[in-house]
Amino acid sequence: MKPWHPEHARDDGPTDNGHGIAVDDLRLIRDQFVDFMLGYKFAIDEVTTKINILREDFNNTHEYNPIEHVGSRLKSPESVLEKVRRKNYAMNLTSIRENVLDIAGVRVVCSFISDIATIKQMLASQADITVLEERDYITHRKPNGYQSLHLIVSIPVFRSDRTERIPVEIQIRTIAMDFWASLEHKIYYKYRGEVPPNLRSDLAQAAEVATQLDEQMEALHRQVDRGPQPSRRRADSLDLGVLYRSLTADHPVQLRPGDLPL
Ligand code: 0O2
Repeated sequence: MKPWHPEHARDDGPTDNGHGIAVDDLRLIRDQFVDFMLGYKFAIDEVTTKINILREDFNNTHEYNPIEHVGSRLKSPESVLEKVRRKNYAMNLTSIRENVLDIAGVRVVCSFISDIATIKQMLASQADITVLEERDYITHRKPNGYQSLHLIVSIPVFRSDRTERIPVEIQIRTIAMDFWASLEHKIYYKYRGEVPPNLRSDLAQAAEVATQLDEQMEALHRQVDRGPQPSRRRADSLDLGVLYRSLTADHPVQLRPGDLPL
């Protein structure tokens, strides 16, 4: 199958759809694009699984969960093509793969500022993850007040007939940063990018308040961490029943009497 490129479109033949592209070529373009986008969906699945594993493992090992919630989005084909046009990138799949690095997006929202570095480190140190780019909008807050750590990583996706390395944008931020960003996003779209000056300055002030809240919460968290620790339940009487039920909670297994001595 030839890779998709507008030059491959023909303007001849009885199947011409009136726009100079044969219907068969349009079908080929559509199928190749769907297959291309599927790779990004799989990449989101892979990264989300990695984060969920980290969350559960960290919680088990440190009795603390740094991840509040995880979200993801696949850019719509329309906004991928709009970005290609706006940025003047070549309109072919190789160019889109190389240039549009936020088709797959995963957002990790955590409790404290220090969790951001922890999560970044846990992801970046995985052997199959390559960090391509880092944008630190926390150290260098955007002029409108936006704060978040953005990592562009690439991960292998094992398809049925090949392995692809797919870029994924991972945004890591605190609850306060996320709250601010989602409100700003709504305001930005409501005013179609032309946010009135009074709202802009209120937003900048709110970002400042969010930073102060994050710093206070971090300080409180440190104090609590330094304080007396609740004694951990001794693991000398391992309750296999509890262990088994917690491991199979998401994947119930039908057991027959006598299968396991629980
Ligand atoms: P959505 O709705 O998430 O799809 P680039 O062209 O890639 O070099 P870009 O895309 O501006 O530059 O990259 P950047 O700055 O890293 O931003 C990528 C994403 O971060 C955006 O994606 C937003 O999700 C988020 N973001 C960046 N700046 C802001 C901001 O000022 N306010 C809010 N609320 N979010 C921001 P999309 O594709 O624009 O949007």
